[in-house]
Amino acid sequence: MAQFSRDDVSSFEYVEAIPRNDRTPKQQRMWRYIAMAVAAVVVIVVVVVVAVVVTNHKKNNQTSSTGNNQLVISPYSNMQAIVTNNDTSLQQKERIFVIGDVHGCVKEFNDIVAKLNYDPTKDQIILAGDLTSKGPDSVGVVRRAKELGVLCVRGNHDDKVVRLKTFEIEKGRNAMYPVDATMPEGGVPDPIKFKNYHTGVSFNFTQSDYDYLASCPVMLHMPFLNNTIVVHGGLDPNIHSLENQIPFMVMNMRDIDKNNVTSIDSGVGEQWATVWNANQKLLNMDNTMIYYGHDSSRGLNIKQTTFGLDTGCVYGGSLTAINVKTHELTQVSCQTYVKKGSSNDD
Ligand SMILES: *[C@@H]1O[C@H](CO)[C@@H](O)[C@H](O)[C@H]1NC(C)=O
Ligand SMILES: *[C@@H]1O[C@H](CO)[C@@H](O)[C@H](O)[C@H]1NC(C)=O
Ligand SMILES: *[C@@H]1O[C@H](CO)[C@@H](O)[C@H](O)[C@H]1NC(C)=O
Ligand SMILES: *[C@@H]1O[C@H](CO)[C@@H](O)[C@H](O)[C@H]1NC(C)=O
Ligand SMILES: [Mn+2]
Repeated sequence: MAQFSRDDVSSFEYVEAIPRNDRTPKQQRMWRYIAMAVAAVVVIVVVVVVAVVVTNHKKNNQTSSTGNNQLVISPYSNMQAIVTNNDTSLQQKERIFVIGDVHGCVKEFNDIVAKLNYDPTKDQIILAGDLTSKGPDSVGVVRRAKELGVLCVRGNHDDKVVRLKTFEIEKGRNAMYPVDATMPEGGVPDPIKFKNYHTGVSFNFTQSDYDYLASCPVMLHMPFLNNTIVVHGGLDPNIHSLENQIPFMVMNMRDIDKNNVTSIDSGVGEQWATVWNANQKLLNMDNTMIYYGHDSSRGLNIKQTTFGLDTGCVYGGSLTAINVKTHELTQVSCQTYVKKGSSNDD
């Protein structure tokens, strides 16, 4: 038997014989403090590492030019990201107009239709998003647009109306409780509560109103017009194809921040359109013209290849139409329906 095996009773006794408390109380306290300090440092390091990873992850989600880390799209969005319209019937239209944010101002929409002498058999209107919300008659604008065969893109407010209506159609109004709960959409960048201004708008929609609004794509691309593109917010100049653009950002962006990240805010860097015009070739489409709305603070904003058309009708500004072949502008003035809040509220 080995001398120091576990069965060696003498060594067992020897171990038992070592006094347990061979440190003074002072030393014990010191060791306890050291242990606590080490634990605290470990916790701080872990928290910092997690925070950095989460921040980077969020940043990557917003800047990804690979399309792999897109922001979450609501399961209720019923969204078409891109529609390419090269239809012969559209190509044959004499005049094609893009109009900025109407926001429920049906009277002014009718005024501009009249001022343009708009003839749906010869002309085409395209609405640059945010047909709905804020103004007096969102449903009225949607019905009139449909009646006139108007094409459209989806604005950030339209998107919320569509998501709420999809939820209502799928689950019923009784499922939209408790009213202060957030609609379960799986971590979208702009969560909405059931009790929300847009819910009132969506409750007024019939199925056919909804079908029309939901059919407005995030990006409308017209190859026959030098690849003209209509969007509500803008396009990320650092993403070199339409397919990889991030729908939430296309509906919401205003600036490119100092880290080259698209932002929904204004005044955190350069306007996306400024960067876009300096980097036109990035999309690899010569002569591309981009028409958009969403930025009433900047107002009418015409640059070499980008046309900002939100002239704040609902805030008592004007409604603007541009003829995409001649770039001729037509405007009507608007009543003041709501006061403008922050510059991020369009
Ligand atoms: C819904 O429709 C009613 C009746 O036309 C109207 O009074 C109300 O303002 C509408 N609600 C919204 C939020 O548009
Ligand atoms: C669009 O139509 C034009 C003229 O009809 C044609 O030359 C062009 O190839 C079409 N482009 C696409 C992408 O279909
Ligand atoms: C930001 O993007 C532009 C192109 O849009 C590029 O020229 C520039 O080098 C980028 N800057 C940084 C800091 O990545
Ligand atoms: C398309 O590009 C050509 C060549 O630059 C230009 O002459 C024409 O006006 C453009 N058309 C539109 C609708 O932008
Ligand atoms: Mn908007």
